Amino acid sequence: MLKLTLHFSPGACSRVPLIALEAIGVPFETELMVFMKGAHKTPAFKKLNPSSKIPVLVVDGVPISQNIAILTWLDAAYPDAKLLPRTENKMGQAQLLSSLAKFSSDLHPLVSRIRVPMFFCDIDGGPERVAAMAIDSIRDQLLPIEETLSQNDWLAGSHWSILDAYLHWVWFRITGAGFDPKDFPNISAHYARTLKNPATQRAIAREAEAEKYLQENGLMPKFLKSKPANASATAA
Ligand SMILES: N[C@@H](CCC(=O)N[C@@H](CS)C(=O)NCC(=O)O)C(=O)O
Repeated sequence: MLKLTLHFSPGACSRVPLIALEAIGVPFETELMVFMKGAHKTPAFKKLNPSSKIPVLVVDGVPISQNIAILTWLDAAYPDAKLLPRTENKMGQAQLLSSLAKFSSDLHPLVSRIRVPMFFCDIDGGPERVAAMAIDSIRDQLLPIEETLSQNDWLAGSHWSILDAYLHWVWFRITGAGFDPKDFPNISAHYARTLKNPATQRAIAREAEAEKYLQENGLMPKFLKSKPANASATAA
């Protein structure tokens, strides 16, 4: 059996592979990344991911970084979990990669600008403007998703897939940062459906435990209007 260790932090985009691992149902370990202690900047972690970002999944000592790589590897290694819809040909695979990349390359950077705009501009009024522009952009990106979910319960059709977990995370993060859900009733309903997914519930429970530990030890980052002088994490 493979030894799997996921480096994660509560609320971060590591929630997506955490849900994937819970959905697969194999034993795995987690390593809580304490951003406030700069754990992601240590030489030991940089050996796993020189970009200093989570998630990292370590498989028998070999690290995989980047959500897309982790999720597609998990899907290939544990096909019975049906994390991703089956694709018959190269074109289908390309479409699937495109869907995953939309989350990690198009949506995630906007999530970060909405949640922690002070990490992207430090002039007076800059963070507010960064967040406002990112909200405009993400609305455009979410409209086709809203349309898709008017036809289907899940992004890939009638079955839950890890794409739904990615959307769950995006929605959780932006609504948590004050994004107005009013124009997106289908995405809101989709989010409510994802909260009933058992793998998602288990992942959230694991995160809650980790968050409790961070709270109790004064290790939860508090994001202010401007970037704290010693802050080095842009965890979105
Ligand atoms: N493209 C990467 C993005 C990873 C990422 O930005 N992770 C955030 C947490 S949501 C992080 O580790 N931030 C720490 C930092 O930037 O210092 C992926 O999809 O895995």
